[in-house]
Amino acid sequence: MLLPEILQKLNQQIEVEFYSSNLYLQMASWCEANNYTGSASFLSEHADEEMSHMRRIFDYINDTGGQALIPQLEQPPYEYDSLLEVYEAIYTHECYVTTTINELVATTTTSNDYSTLNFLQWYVAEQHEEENLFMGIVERIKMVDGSKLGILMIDKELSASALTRASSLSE
Ligand code: OFO
Repeated sequence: MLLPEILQKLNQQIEVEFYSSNLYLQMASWCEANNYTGSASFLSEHADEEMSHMRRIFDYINDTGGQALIPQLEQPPYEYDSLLEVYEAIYTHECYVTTTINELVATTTTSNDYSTLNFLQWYVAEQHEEENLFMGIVERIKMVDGSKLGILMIDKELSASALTRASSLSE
């Protein structure tokens, strides 16, 4: 049985993960419209990943005697000046998501809810991986210093990475 405070915070996290999915799908749409087709595939696949993160929490709540709630979501931004701006915004967003996971973990600790604490360990590791992933992409884009060819090469690499991540998820 979940404590009311934990249930409320888990439902808030559903909203965060849902929004992340919509944010990345919207960014994928911007990338497609601006001919960054590699990033469009990569971010579309990442939007699916975020939706699976949402579903994990949704199922955990319902399996633990609570009621998962579908949130009302705000519209994500849809205009960007550059591919660098897109990935910088993702990195900033992922750092924010990490703070929400950390707050949840802290609440489970003070509430002695070790089951939810154990459940959240997967998210702690995932956030570490995602911050690292997007920080790396931002750094690589900065390294090419505005070169269109360099940016297109990074975009192409991200397309290959999307295929690898999608196949590892389906295994
Ligand atoms: Fe849900 O993994 Fe990042 O945001």
